[in-house]
Amino acid sequence: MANVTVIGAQWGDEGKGKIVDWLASRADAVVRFQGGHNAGHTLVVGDQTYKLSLLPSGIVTGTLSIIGNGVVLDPWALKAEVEKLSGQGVKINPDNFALADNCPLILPLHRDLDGLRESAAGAGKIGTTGRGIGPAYEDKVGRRAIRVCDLAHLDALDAQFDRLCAHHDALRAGFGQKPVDREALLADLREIAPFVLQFAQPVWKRLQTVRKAGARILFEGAQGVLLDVDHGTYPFVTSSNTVSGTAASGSGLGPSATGFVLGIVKAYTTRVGSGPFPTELSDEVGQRLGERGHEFGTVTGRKRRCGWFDAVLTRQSCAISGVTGIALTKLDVLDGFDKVKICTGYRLRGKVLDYYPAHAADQAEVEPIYEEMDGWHGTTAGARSWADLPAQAIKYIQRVQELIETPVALVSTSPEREDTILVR
Ligand code: 2SA
Ligand code: MG
Repeated sequence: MANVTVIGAQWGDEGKGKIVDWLASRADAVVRFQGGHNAGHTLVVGDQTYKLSLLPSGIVTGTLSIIGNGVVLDPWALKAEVEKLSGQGVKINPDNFALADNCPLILPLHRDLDGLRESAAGAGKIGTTGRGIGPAYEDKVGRRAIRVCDLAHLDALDAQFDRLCAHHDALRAGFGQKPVDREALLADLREIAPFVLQFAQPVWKRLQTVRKAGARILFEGAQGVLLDVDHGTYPFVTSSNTVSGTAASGSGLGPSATGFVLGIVKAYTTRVGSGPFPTELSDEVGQRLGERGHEFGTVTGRKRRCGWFDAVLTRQSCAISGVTGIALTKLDVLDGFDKVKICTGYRLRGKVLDYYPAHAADQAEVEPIYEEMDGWHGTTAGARSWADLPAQAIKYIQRVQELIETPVALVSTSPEREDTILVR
């Protein structure tokens, strides 16, 4: 196996966790390169279920797991997740887990601001996970962030800390909130510092070393391309770049290291949070997809919106992210439907479009053009070879592949690691 970069090709929750876990058992290092503890990756191994928000999925298999500089790190969330997994018997130590020393921190003031803004926005809210992700990335780009390496130098942090707090005091005042309690924040940072620092290092260097030694590196994306801050359904996006290219900048390895780009694609579409969703179904079909697919947010427990497969959006995501091949997931959720539909184009004010336009109003207004196919009555759940699939399910996979102009490399037929079909 060469290096692989795994990204979500829709709005997240495509089932990346399982695929990454499956690939992690064949990799020497797993790297997260963007997002934070807003991700929700569910891994089912035997009778154990692991829910990860921040740690790379490789941690469960004991594979070297790395959080790159492109991630925003909540130190308390890290500690809580390490403790939770340790309680499930997962071993986490500086040998198998490394954290980029230049990773910006998510602080309680970021979570406060995320919440204050969302509450004030009413119906116009983004529907964030409330984890402070957006505000933390703002401070990184605004050159005010406190980073992991700063935890070793808290006594010399004055100017940067002042700049950060002054910025937040002004924003908080706008919401009628008290200024940041600087003493309390510094005390909390001092307390958490040793825990975080035991894992901190220049991970670009560690990655360089493992790469030179011939290690196979797996880059684990979070969320999905349609939530990318540049290419997604702006402003209803997350605050990081979720495309495959971020694997390079968010880890400190060059673009040549990203290898095979595996786009994870769910056989239908879901979205959690606000924003446009052309194929959304608010009828009993949408209801059925949600129930059969257990479509609830891993982090927040929010109900996900559901709809038919959108080949236009997925083709666009695969192109933008340079996807080499896809892993098609949750096909079994479509088992038993008499008819299934695929969106193959949009109608916008009398015009037919073969792409998703950038403007928010256009995105909200497009109407999907559907192609209808016969469904299948056998079950695809648990299939481990092509021969186990009903003929009509194979036709569906082939049609998806054709429409998104990207080959299917894997089909995942249940949350279980081994229920995976490798396509040649
Ligand atoms: P944020 O918190 O600033 O990143 O939210 C901005 C938008 O990004 C969406 N977002 C997600 N969408 C799907 N899955 C995500 N992870 C969790 C999961 C989400 C959960 O796997 O289920 O548990 O609710 C994720 N993270 C961010 C978010 O809904 C906003 O639309
Ligand atoms: Mg998820």
